[in-house]
Amino acid sequence: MSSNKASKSQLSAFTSFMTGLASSGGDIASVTAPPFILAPISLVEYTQYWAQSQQLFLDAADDGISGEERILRVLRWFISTLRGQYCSRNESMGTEKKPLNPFLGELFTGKWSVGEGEDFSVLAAEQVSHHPPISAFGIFNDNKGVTAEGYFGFKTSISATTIGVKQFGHTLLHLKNQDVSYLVTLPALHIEGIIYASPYVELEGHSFIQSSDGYKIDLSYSGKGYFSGKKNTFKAKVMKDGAVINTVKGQWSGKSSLYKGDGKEKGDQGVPFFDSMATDQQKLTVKPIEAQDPLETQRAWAPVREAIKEGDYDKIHTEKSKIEQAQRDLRAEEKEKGESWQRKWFTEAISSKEDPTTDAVYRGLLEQLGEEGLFVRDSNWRFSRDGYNSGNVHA
Ligand code: CLR
Repeated sequence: MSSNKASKSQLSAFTSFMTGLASSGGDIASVTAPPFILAPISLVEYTQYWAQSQQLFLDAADDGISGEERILRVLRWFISTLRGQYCSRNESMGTEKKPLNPFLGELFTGKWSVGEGEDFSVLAAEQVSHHPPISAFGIFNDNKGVTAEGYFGFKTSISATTIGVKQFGHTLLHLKNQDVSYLVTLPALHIEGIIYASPYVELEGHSFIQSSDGYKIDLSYSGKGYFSGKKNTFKAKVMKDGAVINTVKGQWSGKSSLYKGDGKEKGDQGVPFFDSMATDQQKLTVKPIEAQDPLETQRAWAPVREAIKEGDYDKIHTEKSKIEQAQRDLRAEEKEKGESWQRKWFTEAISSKEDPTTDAVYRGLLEQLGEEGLFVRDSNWRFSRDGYNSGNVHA
């Protein structure tokens, strides 16, 4: 099947999947899905979408630019990540699909070459929780002094015509040479196209970016049939000291423009801000599967991924069961020994004010963000550079 039009049998298989989902109370991992809605990609791999445009990821770290210019560059980078995050399965496979549910300790690592030789960025991602699924990641470029670290998890709610998804977690961008940080929160979304069995993601509600040098961005999202009538619409209000200094409007998967102030000034036509289709995306380089660690996602799931590509339902089931059984055995073994699984590249910091392990930067930004940021969970998965260097599977 190459188009995104579903056949009759797919429609009915999809409908019964949705019915199963509804009666499970939205526990997506527990419902068996027909092969054609399975993606041969694990959720831990979705972390790479944060830096597919290396140029925009590193752009805010230039010297000699104002705080105002910098926050706009951070915004451009953030907008540039959305098409990968939310449209790439549709673009490569025709529809949104159900990703592989990563096992605890599943790893994903690789690098992007930026310039010659030592000029590259590294991604280290790990599944830090299985139930609920939480993936954490660190992306760093030592040459430019840029680090992004974060984690994500989600909660779903099901109705007959849509799946609602609320994300928890955040991304923290740190620019070492400028000594500024940006806390980025994650938008809510829902799945459209369910009744045609051709699901796709639409973003909704608000997300925020709070900088340590006093800027704040309030992003709002809407889709087809709302005020603009276009899919993937967003509006970003860039604020300083409570005043809106710039507004960016457009489609995050397409074009957007920058306006002065609140964007309502008469005659302000805006200037082009970002064009997703005209932006280069660099592919992350990962080791060939044979050279990967057994915990690395592409190696661990290789037989399942193959079975999904072949559409072989029995093989998918057999191979998946092997992984699940091995995980159950591991947990049983740990329980017997009174041990618990050691995360390789991340540590959990509980962000209560009394806790000395609290990350001050994260906590400070969260406080500036105020009430709106509170859905960002209390615990915080922090990337441990030392852990990565010593246990580096990406030589
Ligand atoms: C994961 C974190 C990424 C952004 C993102 C994009 C799409 C989301 C995904 C997250 C979580 C899993 C998700 C997916 C869309 C569909 C899929 C909610 C939040 C569910 C599990 C599958 C539903 C099955 C239908 C497609 C039939 O940064």
